[in-house]
Amino acid sequence: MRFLTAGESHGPALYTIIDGLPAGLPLTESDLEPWLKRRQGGYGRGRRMQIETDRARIRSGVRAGRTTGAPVTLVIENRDHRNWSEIMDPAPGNEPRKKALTAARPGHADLAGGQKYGHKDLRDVLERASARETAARVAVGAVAARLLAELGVESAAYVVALGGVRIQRPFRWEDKHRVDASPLFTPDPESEARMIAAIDAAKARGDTLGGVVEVRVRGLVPGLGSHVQWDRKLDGRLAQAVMSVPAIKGVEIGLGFEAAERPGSEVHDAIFWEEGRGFFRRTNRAGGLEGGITTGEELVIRAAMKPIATLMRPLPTVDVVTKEPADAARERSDVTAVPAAGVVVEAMILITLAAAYLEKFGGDTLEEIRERVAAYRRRLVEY
Ligand code: EPS
Repeated sequence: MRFLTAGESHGPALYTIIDGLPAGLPLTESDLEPWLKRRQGGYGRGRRMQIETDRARIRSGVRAGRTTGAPVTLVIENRDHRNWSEIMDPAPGNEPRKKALTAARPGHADLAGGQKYGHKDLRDVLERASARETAARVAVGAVAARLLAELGVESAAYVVALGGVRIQRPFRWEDKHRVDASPLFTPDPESEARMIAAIDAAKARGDTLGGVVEVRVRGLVPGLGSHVQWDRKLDGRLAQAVMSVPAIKGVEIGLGFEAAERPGSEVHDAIFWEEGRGFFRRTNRAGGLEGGITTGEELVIRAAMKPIATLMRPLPTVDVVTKEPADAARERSDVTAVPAAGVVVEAMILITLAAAYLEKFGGDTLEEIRERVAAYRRRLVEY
């Protein structure tokens, strides 16, 4: 299974084509809606989210509510495009364009992308570097979630730190619905109140905030990924997928960096066996992966997001045309998008896991895959 996205932040739409899905997967536009809605949420978002109401339209690969095995095309309209149609017009003319951006924002892709592609209007970088693109990825993630749900796999994403405030109460699966309904998608209402105060204070200062999100996935079979080759190790593939999310600067699996500080006896998970259950661990400090292969325990992945680069009280920079010192460009901005990033990270993890399932179990139809997963699970109990 593979996919690409296309589309600019203020262009007509975002597009994605997902290739390699099995036939027979139940899929409707309403399966995608809650995911897109969740990505738009979270306290601290800016005015753009009041303009957009993301809906993914299915444009190919699905008939009568089921995938056919053909590529699935999804399209998400940018409502804001109507305010930008002249600026984003692909036809020549109207040069220089309005809203040209020449004061590169520190921390954004503006300068590096401008140098690389030779753009002096950094909007040619910004439009594609914008995290708007993640809406398309979340739509793909929703499809992956639909496939994984058929195989008994479930996931949750939540904020564990924001603006330096850490949650004091850990996530429990029973809290999942409450977490999704809470303003910052956290399992700890008390810490959440302090995070909201931090967001309000940052907003008043014209500043932005980062944080840490955690994703858990349960119901996975042991044996996804492989130890035999570097690019088949699932931990490496998951880390790449997570690091590709805009503004993510660090990834941890299980204990993560804390494992480096503990002795081995307090890091590795002892192995047990029971009749009818097979092999299992009572602890999960490995976060569900050993040797680049899933262990069957819960997958636990954290991602660190830096604060958004567009500051309302901008940092000093240089104008790429005049070379004069300048204040960084100031577009409207979110104060924080950590809750939304959790949804995007979850989507990227599920896409990677869906691809790993399809690699291990193959199958042109959902039914074939289901049968193969069930047969493999039976074999594991006898192993
Ligand atoms: C973004 C800047 C803002 C955000 C945008 C990401 O957009 P605008 O420039 O239109 O104000 O709202 O995020 C989204 C549009 C979204 O859907 O998440 C940026 O520069 O990365």
